[in-house]
Amino acid sequence: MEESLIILKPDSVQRGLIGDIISRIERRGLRIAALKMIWLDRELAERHYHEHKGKHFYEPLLKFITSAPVVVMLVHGPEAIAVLRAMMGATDSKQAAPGTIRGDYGLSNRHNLLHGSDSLQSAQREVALFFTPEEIHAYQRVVEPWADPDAEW
Ligand code: 3AN
Repeated sequence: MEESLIILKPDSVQRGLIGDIISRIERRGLRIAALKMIWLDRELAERHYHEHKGKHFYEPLLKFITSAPVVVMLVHGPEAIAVLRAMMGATDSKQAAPGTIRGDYGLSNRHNLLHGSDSLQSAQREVALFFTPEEIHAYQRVVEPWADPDAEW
């Protein structure tokens, strides 16, 4: 079981898409282990996007991500990182395949609706940035045995 940190960015909140995106994640069979709405300050945004410091889009990216509340989620599931990246689609929404979240709802490179961890290592770092252990819930959805790729029946 893997975990991924998902952020529904200000454009998802402003455009009224958070319910739809959460629905897609739930319907896929993934488990939401933590969820909250927060308004990122510059310091937290800088820590989250530290790998992009110095790039041409860094300052506009920080301005955008701190411009309105976001929804952060911890999502669990088999190969959750790759599964969620595939559901998200390409970073530049114009290139994102139809059927992906960005490919269905977006056209922008920067306002691209959501963030998802890109590796096990970044997932671990990002989860610690956004959630305390008390905010993370250990439980199983009753659907999991029916959606389990390793089930023998
Ligand atoms: P992803 O969100 O697909 O993991 P990253 O981590 O490469 O993509 O980029 C982080 C964020 O920076 C993107 N979600 C997007 O908002 C912004 N971004 C990335 N590349 C560009 C770009 N060339 N121009 C504008 N914004 C960008």
